[in-house]
Amino acid sequence: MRSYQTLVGAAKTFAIDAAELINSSGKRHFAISSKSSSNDMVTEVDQATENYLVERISKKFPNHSIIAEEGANHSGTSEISWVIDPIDGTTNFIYGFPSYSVSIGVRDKDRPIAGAIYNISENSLYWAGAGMGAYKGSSQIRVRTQVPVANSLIGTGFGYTAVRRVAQARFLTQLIGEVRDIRRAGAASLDLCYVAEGRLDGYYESGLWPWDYTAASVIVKEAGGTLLGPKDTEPSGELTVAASNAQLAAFLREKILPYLPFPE
Ligand code: LIP
Repeated sequence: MRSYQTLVGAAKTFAIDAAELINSSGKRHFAISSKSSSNDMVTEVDQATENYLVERISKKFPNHSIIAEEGANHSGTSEISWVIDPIDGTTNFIYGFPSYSVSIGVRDKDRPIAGAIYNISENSLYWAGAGMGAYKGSSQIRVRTQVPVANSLIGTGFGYTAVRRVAQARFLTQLIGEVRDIRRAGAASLDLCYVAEGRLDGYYESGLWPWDYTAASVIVKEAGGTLLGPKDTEPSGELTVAASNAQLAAFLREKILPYLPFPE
């Protein structure tokens, strides 16, 4: 197994430093604009944080590729790529709702091999490297022990257009009676970390981007969790499922597949 210690260490440092930048920016007025719809917002802090991270990564790893939510797309000569969400949970950041993160993932070819996610509201760092285990700060984390579907606490999220949200809510009415309860915290990277540390039993969402799930996919796997996509074990924009165990993950995927793709 190739050692990814250097990449994990760098991702952790970048996440901690980016969180400090966001915290210092969050106490002043900042410009807000919208992207795919009026509900899909982005702030100048998102952009400034992304620019900061691109500069740091490019300086330390000039041959690596970088893709990020707010548009950065650098092609390198190395097989290593960085996948960044400068603020995951931007709406929560704008409202001051305590669930937003900076998410930094690293892939070797197309395989996620390192992740660092700073939970800014809780001032805590989730991190993992392939074969290294998953941690919150210095404490190792593991998924919750298996519970029956009817006793499972499930996280999810919704898209940005009304037609999509109504369709997703319609599916939710078919699920909510079969599980303990639902949580919608507003940042996929943190929802996935919550599965890894046992705050949730499972999570599903359709409509994510690689920067939402790449870092967290390493953390979930290294914490002993199960990850699924629409056809295999690879999360995708169509469907990302994570759970403490394979049975719950399979239940969530089989339940939602007939409803996909949700309308845009
Ligand atoms: C968010 C995701 C969340 C989803 C939100 C939003 P963003 O990412 O992390 O799971 O439900 O609609 O897409 O846009 O805040 O980086």
